[in-house]
Amino acid sequence: MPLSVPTLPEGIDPAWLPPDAFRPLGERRTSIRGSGPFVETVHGEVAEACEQFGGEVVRGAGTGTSHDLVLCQGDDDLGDEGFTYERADGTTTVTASGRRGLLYGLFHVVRLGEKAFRGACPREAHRPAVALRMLDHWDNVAVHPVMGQVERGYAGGSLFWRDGRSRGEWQRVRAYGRLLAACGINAVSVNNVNVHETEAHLLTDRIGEVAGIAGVLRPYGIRTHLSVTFAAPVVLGGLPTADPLDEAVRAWWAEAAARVYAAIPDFGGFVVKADSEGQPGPFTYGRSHADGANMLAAALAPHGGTVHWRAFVYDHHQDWRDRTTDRARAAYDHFAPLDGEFADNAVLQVKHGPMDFQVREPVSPVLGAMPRTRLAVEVQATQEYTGQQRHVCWLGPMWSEVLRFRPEGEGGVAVGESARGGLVAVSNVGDDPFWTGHPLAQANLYTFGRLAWQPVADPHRILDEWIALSFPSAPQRLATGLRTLLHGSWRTYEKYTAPLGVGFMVQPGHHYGPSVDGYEYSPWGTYHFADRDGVGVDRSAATGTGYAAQYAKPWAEVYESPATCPDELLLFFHHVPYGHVLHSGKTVIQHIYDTHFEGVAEAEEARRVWAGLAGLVDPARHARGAERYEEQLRSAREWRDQINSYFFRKSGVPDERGRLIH
Ligand code: BDP
Repeated sequence: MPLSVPTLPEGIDPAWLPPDAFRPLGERRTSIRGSGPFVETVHGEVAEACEQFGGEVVRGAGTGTSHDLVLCQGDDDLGDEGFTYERADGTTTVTASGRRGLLYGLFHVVRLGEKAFRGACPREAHRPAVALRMLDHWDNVAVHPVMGQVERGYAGGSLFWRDGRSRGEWQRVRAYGRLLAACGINAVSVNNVNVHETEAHLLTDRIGEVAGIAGVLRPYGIRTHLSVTFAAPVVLGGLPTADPLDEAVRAWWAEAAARVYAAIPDFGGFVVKADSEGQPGPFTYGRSHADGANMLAAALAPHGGTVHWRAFVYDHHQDWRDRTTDRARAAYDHFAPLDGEFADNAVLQVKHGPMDFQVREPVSPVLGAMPRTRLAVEVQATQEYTGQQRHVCWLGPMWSEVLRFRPEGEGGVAVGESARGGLVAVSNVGDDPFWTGHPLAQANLYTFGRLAWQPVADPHRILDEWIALSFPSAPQRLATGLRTLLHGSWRTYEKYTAPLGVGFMVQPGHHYGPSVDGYEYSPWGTYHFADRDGVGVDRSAATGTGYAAQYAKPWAEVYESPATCPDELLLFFHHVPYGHVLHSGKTVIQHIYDTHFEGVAEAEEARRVWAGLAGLVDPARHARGAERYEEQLRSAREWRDQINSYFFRKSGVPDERGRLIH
């Protein structure tokens, strides 16, 4: 039985799978050969397209007629998800080597559109460079008094949970799985890394609810994961301890894992935030994080599961007057010494930067320091610090820079190649009709999936792909407009917010909008140290926190001195006088003034471009974007005015162009 394509509830945006994107496929004759659950999913997709557009699909070779497209299973050596693609003698052939390959091959054909059926194409092999391409949902099952239903969610409520229970809106969840498969994502974690009491029970008595979600995502090749609390043996099991070396604790976890697998045979594994921001962890028992992770790894191993242990561990009760502690150092200090101690099925999940998803950070030194550990890189699709999906900030170029970064310098391996544990993004999706709040924020999710499949891919090509898929009959003017809007939006956002890598300067708590000193005298470890003479954090080895020395030699040297440190990271690594001259030739203070004026001008221009696309974009989508651009501009001006006034008053240095007055 072909599995039917999920029908979207009324008013829900089809994102990058609008029916029209299937027209080239649906108008043709397709033969599907092979068997198994993913073949049924693929068959359902093709059958639906043919029904709409008049083509036909047969199982097996059929008789007589030739086919425009053959989707079959073969025995190439391209792993479970790989496929080959070729076109010869008027037939396009996709051959999957494993079970899931056909799914990705089908969406490859959809992406190519008409091109898939023209001319000839020699055989190409496709396979993901990264095995695990995952989204972590920070969804609470019950509404959290401060964080709401979705922590750091800017797209409405959770797709999975509402008011303490599973929503059971399976059509939408399936449609979500389909979108994810179409951009290459194959794993999802369904609840927040901060595991509160209600959520803790998902592991045990409420595993059935997780199984429900897993069952709906499965046909699209997605494995379900769960965030668990390290204290589960105490909170759920009634044991006196959660010590990872205690036999009773280990037995409890082994049993818990066995029960999870009884309910969800292809369960992916656990995600764990331990000893971080108030979450329990092995430190309580004087054990290391390798002890903690390995205990869970042992419980999961018999079933083929993986533990995703997060490296986001730091002291959030710092004394801000003590400059010798540096939060940027924490992940490396905690984890680098443990390299080689983690079990094979333990993945250490590392935020891409050392702090916390700021608009500009250096690449985390942990990513170059643990060659004997399976590392996953974690990025944030949800735009906590990058405009909360009210601002357009396409993060493709930022992620691509991270993935192309070579911790050992020229000639070394890139982060995207060495991340054996996978790529993970914090999801930006909710029950919003546009999935992501701002309709253009869909581009971040799509780009993440495609970059995870191929980390060295050019993000701008991925952006073009997203545009072509999401707006299949777009006139050139629309495609150009969308490209203009998204292409440089990260730089624009950077220009009007915290300058030169210094970070934060956001409103504490919700993290939206400027608050120049909001975190300056708080215990969170996120300071800019601006005074009348200068600004920035001295993280050099010679006179600062020593963070720069956590990198391998080439980068440690580059970052050590303001003379070689790249401009955009200068204030992350150095405290410099306002008159310090950047490589660009400008002083730091003039750079701050200029970029803030430019950033707002660019936001004004973006609003104008979007307004000009009315009539080319579906009205509801356009209206939503227009409303968001108003807010982006208001907020950008607020940022500009606060940042510029602040530095003008602190430094007393006039703007060369006379735009600032006392
Ligand atoms: C921070 C968020 C917080 C998350 C934390 C994390 O502000 O809500 O719980 O990251 O990654 O960025 O665990």
